[in-house]
Amino acid sequence: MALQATSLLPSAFTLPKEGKSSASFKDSTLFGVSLSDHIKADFCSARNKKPSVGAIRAQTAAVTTPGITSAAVTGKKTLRKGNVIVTGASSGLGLATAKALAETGKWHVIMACRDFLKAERAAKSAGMAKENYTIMHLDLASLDSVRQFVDNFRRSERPLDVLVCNAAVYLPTAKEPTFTAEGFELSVGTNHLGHFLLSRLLLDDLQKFDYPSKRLIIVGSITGNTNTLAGNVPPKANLGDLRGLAGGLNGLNSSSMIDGGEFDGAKAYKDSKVCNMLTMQEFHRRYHEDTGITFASLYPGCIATTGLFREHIPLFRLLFPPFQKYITKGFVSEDDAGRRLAQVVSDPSLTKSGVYWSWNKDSASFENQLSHEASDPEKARKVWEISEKLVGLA
Ligand code: NDP
Ligand code: PMR
Repeated sequence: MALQATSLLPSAFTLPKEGKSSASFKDSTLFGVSLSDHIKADFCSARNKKPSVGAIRAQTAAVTTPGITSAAVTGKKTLRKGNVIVTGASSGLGLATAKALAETGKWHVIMACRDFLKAERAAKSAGMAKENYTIMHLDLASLDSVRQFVDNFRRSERPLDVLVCNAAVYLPTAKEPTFTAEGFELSVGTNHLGHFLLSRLLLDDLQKFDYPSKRLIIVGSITGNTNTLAGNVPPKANLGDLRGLAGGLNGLNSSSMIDGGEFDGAKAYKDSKVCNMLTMQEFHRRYHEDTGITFASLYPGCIATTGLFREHIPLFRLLFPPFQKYITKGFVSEDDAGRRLAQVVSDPSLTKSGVYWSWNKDSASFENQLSHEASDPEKARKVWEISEKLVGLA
């Protein structure tokens, strides 16, 4: 199988030998990107990173604990169903997570989606039982919609136990920037700023109710982490001095890119993922101790078949899944990725806060290392402060 898949790729790509952790490249235009010689990084950080001692413990626990079979933390009384909001639950990872949680019968999933009918059809075709989910409208590309969603949710009088910020857009082929209702570049506006406002507002709600383990989870990605091979595929994430973000990303009197550079849709997505991972850590620093809420991020693996790549060229969409399956071996199915995220939502052994979870080839979770930029506390603080101004919280 590996040989067949290899024949799909230009000969410029050299596979690492078994057990080696680096790959070398001649200049290549594989998937429309040009790579320079000898990028040295982990070939697949999730497979090769040696977890710390603490991480090994977490890993062992995750292997031996059935992922999502227990909604309540062991040792405490099993209580009511948990309530979890999952943004972007109408497809891909969000839908698979909603399904995995609903199936346990221990969770009620609030599917926060911009397309109500699509979400309803998706929930039905995933076989989710009606009593296990509610669909509520949320368009993250509009801050009014985010506030409206929070109002509607509060009116439902449902307790909130876990919030999962999962939705995202990826616009790698866009030549010009497009914008959210408030005029922020669409990828950062949706993936970061929409979620930033949502999670800041819902933090109050998370604190209100009694539940054994309350969590706020923001989906990150390997491609925003430049300490990995995937994160070194150009264009690389780089927030620079944040001058574009500070200017409002409007493409008029400020750049549409966080670092103030020329618009690049792929970079904007990766930058937005860095903001997601920084936001999670800033939440942890500011609120974990006082609230006991677990703040976490994760890279669920490369789910190469999802709608995230809908804007990419057809050839990419054709070759990307086999490339990830047989060459990088970073591929994970939507169902498996959904089970991983569901584990971060509900597994009693994954309560540690401030962690960026990844999975190794045996599908055991471990605490992964973030890149220098994605773990820079000063940058996290600045992104937080600028973002609160942009979304009207400061
Ligand atoms: P999908 O495109 O399948 O899912 C994205 C979801 O986000 C969809 O439900 C989409 O809604 C929703 N969405 C997009 N824009 C908005 C908006 N303005 N308001 C509300 N919802 C919106 O992609 P994935 O499942 O792959 O992506 C899910 C998460 O996983 C993302 O955060 C992504 O960054 C992350 N990720 C994905 C990886 C992968 O390999 N696929 C790898 C690493 C991380 P609609 O159905 O209406 O379009
Ligand atoms: Mg990448 C171990 C190697 C690895 C992994 C785990 C990923 C994940 N990718 C890897 C390697 C490579 N990719 C290499 C060597 C190349 C050059 C041939 C490559 C290219 C590539 C492209 C063009 N990869 C991509 C793209 C995208 O457009 C995707 C992207 O960046 O979306 C933002 C992508 C991805 N690779 C991944 C993952 C998980 C993605 C997409 C999703 C994401 O980060 O959210």
